[in-house]
Amino acid sequence: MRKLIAGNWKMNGTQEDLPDLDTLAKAHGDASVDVVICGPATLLGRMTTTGLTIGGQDCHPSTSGAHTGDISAPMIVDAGATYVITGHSERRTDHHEDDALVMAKTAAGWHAGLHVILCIGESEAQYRNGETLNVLRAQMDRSIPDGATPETTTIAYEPIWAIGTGLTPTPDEIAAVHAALRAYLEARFGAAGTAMRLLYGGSVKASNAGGIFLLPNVDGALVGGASLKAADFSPIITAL
Ligand code: G2H
Repeated sequence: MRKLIAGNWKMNGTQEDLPDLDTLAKAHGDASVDVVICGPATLLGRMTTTGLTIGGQDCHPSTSGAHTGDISAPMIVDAGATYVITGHSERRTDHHEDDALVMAKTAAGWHAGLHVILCIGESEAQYRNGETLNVLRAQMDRSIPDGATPETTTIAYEPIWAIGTGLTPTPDEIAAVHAALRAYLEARFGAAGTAMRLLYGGSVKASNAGGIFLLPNVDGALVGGASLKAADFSPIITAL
């Protein structure tokens, strides 16, 4: 699998931002890595006109029905997107999503033909108590459906305490966690686990991306704040 840089715009972005996205597309249309922008639902269709690969940020486990305000995986496909994020810690916190729901959403994404970026991560208290690896293994047990492959699934490790805070784990900490995640994926999925992409996410920016991308078992990044402007995101793509 090619390495992957995914931008997560979160609840940001209006039509005014599309020219800047065009600039990004022109600069990286021939990138040797996969570049994906996960935008707000309101912009997905327009974003696909840039030629970039586009993703949603969440999907409902059902295909349609009486779920006011929700977006289904087939609707994301209908908008022209090919990726979706599931299990982001902001969804888990803001919308009380648990691992079982994340698993159902991931399966729904697969069923619709979307590539799923499934997020896991520990809280600051869990990190300080030395519970990181146990928390992450439990999240993967309960949220990654059986049958995950590199073609359908990317795992993003995002320590919650590093999201939007400017804090990042040390390179040694990231490398140790990613090694443990790889061991888990290989034990559970065999060769598919070896090839499945593992992203790091949490305050990735141009100044720290190069160092993070040198680490073993880091196959790219999920980038929030620094993905909103082409001038900030471009150097991160180039660093991979
Ligand atoms: C983590 C990340 C993107 P940021 O949520 O998913 O956001 O880069 O702003 O920490």
